[in-house]
Amino acid sequence: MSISNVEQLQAVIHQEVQNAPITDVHTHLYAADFGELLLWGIDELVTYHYLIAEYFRYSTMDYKAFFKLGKSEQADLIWDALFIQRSPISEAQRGVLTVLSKMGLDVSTRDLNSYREYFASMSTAEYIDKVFAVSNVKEVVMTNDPFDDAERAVWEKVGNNDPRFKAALRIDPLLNQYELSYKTLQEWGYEVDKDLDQRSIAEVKRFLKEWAQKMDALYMAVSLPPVYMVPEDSLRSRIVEQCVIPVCRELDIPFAMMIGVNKLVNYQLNLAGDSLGKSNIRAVEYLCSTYPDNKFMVTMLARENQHELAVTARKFRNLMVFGCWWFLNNPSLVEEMTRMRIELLGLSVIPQHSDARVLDQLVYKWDHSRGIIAKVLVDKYSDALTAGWRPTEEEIRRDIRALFSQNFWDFVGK
Ligand code: FIX
Ligand code: ZN
Repeated sequence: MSISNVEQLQAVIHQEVQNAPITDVHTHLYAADFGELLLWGIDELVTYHYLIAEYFRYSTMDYKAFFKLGKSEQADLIWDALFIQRSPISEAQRGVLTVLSKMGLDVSTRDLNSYREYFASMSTAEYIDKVFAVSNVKEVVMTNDPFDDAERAVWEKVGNNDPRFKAALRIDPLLNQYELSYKTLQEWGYEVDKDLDQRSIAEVKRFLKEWAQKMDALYMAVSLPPVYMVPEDSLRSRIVEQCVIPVCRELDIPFAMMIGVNKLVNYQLNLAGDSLGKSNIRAVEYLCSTYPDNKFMVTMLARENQHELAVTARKFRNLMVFGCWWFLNNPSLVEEMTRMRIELLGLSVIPQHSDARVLDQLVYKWDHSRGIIAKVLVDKYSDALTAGWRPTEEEIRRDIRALFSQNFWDFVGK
């Protein structure tokens, strides 16, 4: 059926955005086989590192003393400071309320212990099913780090058996701390040395290929500092060009670069202590241009990098821009970035990922993002309608499912 007026358009777009099953291309979630690595439930939600950072906006408590507390004690402190003593209106605070509400709990009671009873009544497997159903997420891509001892043990003994959870090989220690990680590779039987000679290059490639195949990784990923540059006279640059690029090409999987994180500017905050910086788009330009047969997924952390990243994607078809990452995943910036990306890239983008660390966050991160993306799409399709274009419901469904899932699978080539 062709759509001829804005009221129809709004109804169809909001319906299709809500109904679109999502492929969440970057999360820190794990299938149930990974045991304690999968975080879920109200205490994990309330102690999310975004909320810890916001808690310390008010608390003068000693950082070490806080982190020595158990999760529920930390949650009690955060709940009181951010939800009782003050109204929960930041995006991360709002997210907790959205989860509770979508799970059918009475948010107005503010009774943390009653919420705890609800979560305690479910098994991990039951709750995974519930969250995927409520959030309408079809599948998530994990962040899988072989240098994490607990995670490596699962891959070596059990592996991933839940098709809703896909793997991505995360290689930060290799690229950002080779001077340390090469010793670990030696312990695992890879003949590498600190100077990265030709033998080491071959062995690092063997490591990457073996682990990407063991995980059936959809892509290789790394987070990178604002100073990241390729080419440059550095071990990281050499590993990227001489190891990562060739293995990604051989396996025909994308290399995902998440650029702009300044690690631990306040080390006492642990995960909450990372910040950001403006990065150099030249590195992205160089790699996309020099390796046209490789595929690159890129997200950047600084708001100031977003326009140039979108323009760069106009230049290189082997570049897929994805997500409103971390400090950008706030309604005002998601709207700004999505508008700019649709205006520059049309439908050839992956507008969002959740970066969920706690399973429940799929519910709020996607509920919030769906609403914003739908709002932008209504404006953009309305502009076409005004010019006389008459889209059909099926075409709008096709376009929206591309944004939320198919663009990723087409780019990955699976
Ligand atoms: O490097 C990353 O994958 C980042 O997303 C995380 O390190 C960060 O802590 C996060 O979860 C942001 O949302
Ligand atoms: Zn992440």
